[in-house]
Amino acid sequence: MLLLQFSTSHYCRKARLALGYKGIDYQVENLTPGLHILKLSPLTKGLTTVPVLMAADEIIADSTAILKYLEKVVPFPSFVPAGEKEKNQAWLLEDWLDESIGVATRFVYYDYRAGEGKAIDPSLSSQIIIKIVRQQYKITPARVKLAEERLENALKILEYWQDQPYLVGDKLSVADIAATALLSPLALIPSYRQKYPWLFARIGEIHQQCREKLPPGLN
Ligand SMILES: N[C@@H](CCC(=O)N[C@@H](CS)C(=O)NCC(=O)O)C(=O)O
Repeated sequence: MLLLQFSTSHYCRKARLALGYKGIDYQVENLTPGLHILKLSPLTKGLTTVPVLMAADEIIADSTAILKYLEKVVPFPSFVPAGEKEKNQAWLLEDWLDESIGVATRFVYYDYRAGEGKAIDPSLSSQIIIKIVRQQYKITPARVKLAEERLENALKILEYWQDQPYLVGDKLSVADIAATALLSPLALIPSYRQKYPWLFARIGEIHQQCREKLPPGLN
């Protein structure tokens, strides 16, 4: 399998965690932001986001669709709970993390990288990319504040990760994979590290379980 990705994208990290958990051998192709559209559009009938997985029989765009495909073609080890209620809970959390929390993380992360966190990579090329991303996603101070509030609420809901290793049931599920990937950019932000040490402990453990390299800030 070939994963088309941006190396720094948290949605691509989600796909890599899933591939790693299943123990699947795969290659990655790092696309250049901007030029990625030329490669993706013809393959995905108009979708322009990464990750995209090229498998022998299918091309799968969107990280959630990739997780569903992997569960279908490599059922063991499973990352979908067996019971109906837990299965629905896990997919509900996965969808919320994907559609709402991953977006909030992006806002807070790029705002940090353009301000207090500029020293992480003050190079002109990095700052230009950050500026383009902020324009593309319309990252304004008001929207960053809303994103911070959304993350604070989310971390209250995810707090039960403090006392138990998995969000749903007693095995790793798509909810843990989504939360791990989509919150991992916060590892570079000191205020989150100080306030939520349990979050980064879980993020580290799940990376190990999925045989994926730790994200920046935890490595
Ligand atoms: N819901 C999508 C979101 C993917 C996404 O937003 N990917 C970003 C990178 S983090 C992207 O490809 N952006 C480029 C674009 O929008 O053209 C998924 O889960 O795959």
